Amino acid sequence: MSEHKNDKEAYKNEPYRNQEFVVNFKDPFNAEPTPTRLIQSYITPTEHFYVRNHAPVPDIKESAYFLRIEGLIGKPMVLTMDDIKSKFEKVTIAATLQCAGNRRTMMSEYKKVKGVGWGIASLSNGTWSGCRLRDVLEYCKAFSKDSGAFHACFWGLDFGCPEEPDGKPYGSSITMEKAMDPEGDVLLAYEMNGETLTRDHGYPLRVVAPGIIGARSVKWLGRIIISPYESESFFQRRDYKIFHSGIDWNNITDKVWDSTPSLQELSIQSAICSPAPNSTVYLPFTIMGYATGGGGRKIERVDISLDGGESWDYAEIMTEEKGPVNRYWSWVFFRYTITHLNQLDHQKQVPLKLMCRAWDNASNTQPRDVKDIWNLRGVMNNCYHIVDIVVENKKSNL
Ligand SMILES: Nc1nc2c(c(=O)[nH]1)N[C@H]1C(S)=C(S)[C@@H](COP(=O)(O)O)O[C@H]1N2
Ligand SMILES: [Mo]
Repeated sequence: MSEHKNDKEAYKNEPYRNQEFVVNFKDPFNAEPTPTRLIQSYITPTEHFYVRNHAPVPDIKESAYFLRIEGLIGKPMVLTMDDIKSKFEKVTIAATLQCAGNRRTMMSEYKKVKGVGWGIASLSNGTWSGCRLRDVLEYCKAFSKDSGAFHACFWGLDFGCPEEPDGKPYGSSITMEKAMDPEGDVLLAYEMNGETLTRDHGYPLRVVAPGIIGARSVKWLGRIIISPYESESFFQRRDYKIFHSGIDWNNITDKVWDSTPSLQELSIQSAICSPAPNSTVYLPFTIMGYATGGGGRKIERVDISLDGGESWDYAEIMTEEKGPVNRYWSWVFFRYTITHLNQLDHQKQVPLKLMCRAWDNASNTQPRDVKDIWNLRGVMNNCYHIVDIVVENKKSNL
């Protein structure tokens, strides 16, 4: 278990994947759908749902599977899948998962960052069925915060992450506040989009922690430890943190790493999925994309600019998620149609700099420039999304 499994041999039992994926890294598998595919369906079909793995996909038999629950709890337990399905109420939620590395490639274009490159589609929206983490923790008599139970730490069953050389599997943690919040909707999910979880998405059981970065939704869940401390995993302590733009690999210290909080709630995000960058389009055409509020916050508004942010107009939000306040776990899609451009009365072609920015119910919006939020891990890039296009006059003899 302690050797690196990042050789070919370790990846010979990977599941089949659809050929349409944009593959950002092959082994471990990291892939996102094309932007046009992404906005074809409000609920992303499982075969197009982005995949972010850090190690070979484990091959788990449900009959041989069990989940250990230990740490600051009254009744340490080992649960089978049968226990999980029969002892706890089955609930279904819709939730978008987004990797904190979404839009990292663009951040890297400004100034190089380490990490797998991602376009604008390392997020997807799914329905998730399973039991509430909260119900399981209550059943195990998890201690309260007064007794020092501050974090729910999760360990996967995927060994061989190159980042964990001493053979630990992938791991991560969330706060007990989120874990136990009756409105936090953290699930131990065994179904995705109405079917048994697929291997790539964590079969047979995964955490789904909506509103927070995808990294905390641990797949192939093997162990839950209730602890006074955050997960000791590399992915909690030495990744998924955001520093100011002056911190780089030459000046970062252990003190900076240790004193910087690990990312939990997502920030507000939006991107234009169509038209494609550098494409030529004809009138009329429609700008389409997605927006998502972090932490369950509602998207109230999406603004569109055609002139690089000089002037703005309202986009139409097409999908109205009706959640109770601050349980808006799913993205929204937006659109904006352009039927006429004055400049095209006199010119054959007009270049446009399309931009979008979203606003949530706390009036948070996105930062304008990537340079203001650049950080060495390349996480949480949510600056205005820019798409340069050319609009051409079809009928023109100008
Ligand atoms: N066990 C395990 N869980 C994991 C990961 C992993 O590599 N191993 N990747 C995490 C990251 S960084 C993200 S963004 C999400 C991606 O979930 P998905 O592949 O189902 O889209 O899973 C998270 N859970
Ligand atoms: Mo991620």
